[in-house]
Amino acid sequence: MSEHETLEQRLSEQGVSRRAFLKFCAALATMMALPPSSASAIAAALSQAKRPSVIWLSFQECTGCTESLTRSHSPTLESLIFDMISLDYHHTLQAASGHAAEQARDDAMKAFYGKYLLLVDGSIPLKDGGVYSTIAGRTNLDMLEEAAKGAAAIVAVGSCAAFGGLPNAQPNPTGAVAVSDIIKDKPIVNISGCPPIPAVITGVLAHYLTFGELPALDELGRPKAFYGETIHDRCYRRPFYDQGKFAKTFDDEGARNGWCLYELGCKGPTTHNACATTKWNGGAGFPIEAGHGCIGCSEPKFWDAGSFYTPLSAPAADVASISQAAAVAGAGAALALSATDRAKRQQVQQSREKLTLEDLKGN
Ligand code: FSX
Repeated sequence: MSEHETLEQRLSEQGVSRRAFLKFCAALATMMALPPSSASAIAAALSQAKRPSVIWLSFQECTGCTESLTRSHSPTLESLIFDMISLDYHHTLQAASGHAAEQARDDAMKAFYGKYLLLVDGSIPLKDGGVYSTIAGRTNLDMLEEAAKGAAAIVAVGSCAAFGGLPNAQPNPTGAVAVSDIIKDKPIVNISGCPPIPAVITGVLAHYLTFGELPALDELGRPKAFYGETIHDRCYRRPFYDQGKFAKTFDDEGARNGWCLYELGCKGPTTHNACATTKWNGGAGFPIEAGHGCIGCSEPKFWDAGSFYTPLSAPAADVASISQAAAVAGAGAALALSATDRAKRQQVQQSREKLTLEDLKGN
C-alpha cells in the first residue's frame, strides 16, 4: 500500500508509456460517453490521482461478479488492481487467508479511515440473525456496518448488492436485502447486472479517481453514463423491430436472419445497461448477438418479473407503448434523463473546443 504515490509514478515504475496511458484515457472517455476532447482533462487528473485503498466484501452471491471483473479488458484487471487502486482486501483474489486476511482488512480500515472505497458484491441476509452467510464467524450485516463507517463511498457491484438480486427472489428465504437498504449515510453507486459489465466496474472506479466523486446517477443509483439508455435503444437488431420483423421461435427463418427477439421475451426495451455498446468478453458480443433475448438482469426484481420467454406486454409495433411500459417499470425518468444528458453533451461538444474537469462533473 502506498498512499502517497500518484498513478503517474506507479505507471512509470511499471514501464507503462505516456502514450499507452493517453490511449487508455481516450478509451475511458469513449466508454463513459464523454466527448473525445475530455481525454486530456482525464489524463491530467488521473496522472496526479492517489491510488485509493479498496476493501472488497463478498456476501450472498455466486462469485459471478468477480469472475466478470477478471475478464475486464479495458483497463485490464492487472492494471486495475496494481496500478489504479490498492486492493487491500478481497476474499477471492487475495493471497492471505484466515487471520492474516482479516488482519489485512482491519489494518486497511484503520490506516485509510474515511478515505477508502468499499466495494460490496452479494446481498445481505437479515433473517434469523443473518446466520445464512458469515465470514470468520461474523454476519455479513456486522461486517458491512463496520466497514461502511470508515468508507468514503460504497460501490455495490452486481444486482445482488444493488437490489437484492437472486437471493432476494421470492420467497426470499434468507431475508436478503441490498446494501442501500442498510447503509443510509454514505454515497452509494449501484453497478447492477448479474453479473455486471466489467468495463462498467472499472469505468466507475476510474471516474472516482479522476473526479474524486461518484459519477452522476439515475433514480436507481446507477451511473447514467452506462445505464442512461436501454438495451433496445442501442441494439443492432433494432432496425428489424422498427420494420416489424420478429423471430417467432429460436430456430425459424427470422431467427436465422437475425430478426428482433422481442416476441421471444427479450427484455431489452425496459432494461438499462451498456451491453449493446460496451459488449462482453473483450468486445466479442452480448447475449442478443448470441441469439438469446435480454433477461433484464440489471433491473430490480428481474427474477420475479415473469418468464424470460414471455414477451413484454406492450404491443410490439408501438414504440410509444414501449416507452410507457418502461415508465411503469420505473424506467421513464431514466429515459428522460438520458435524452437530457445527450443534449447536454452535444451542446458542450458544439460550443467548446476544450473541456475542463468542471464541465465534465456536471454531466
Ligand atoms: Fe449476484 Fe455477484 Fe449475479 Fe452472481 O457477486 S449479481 S448472483 S453474477 O455473483 O452477486
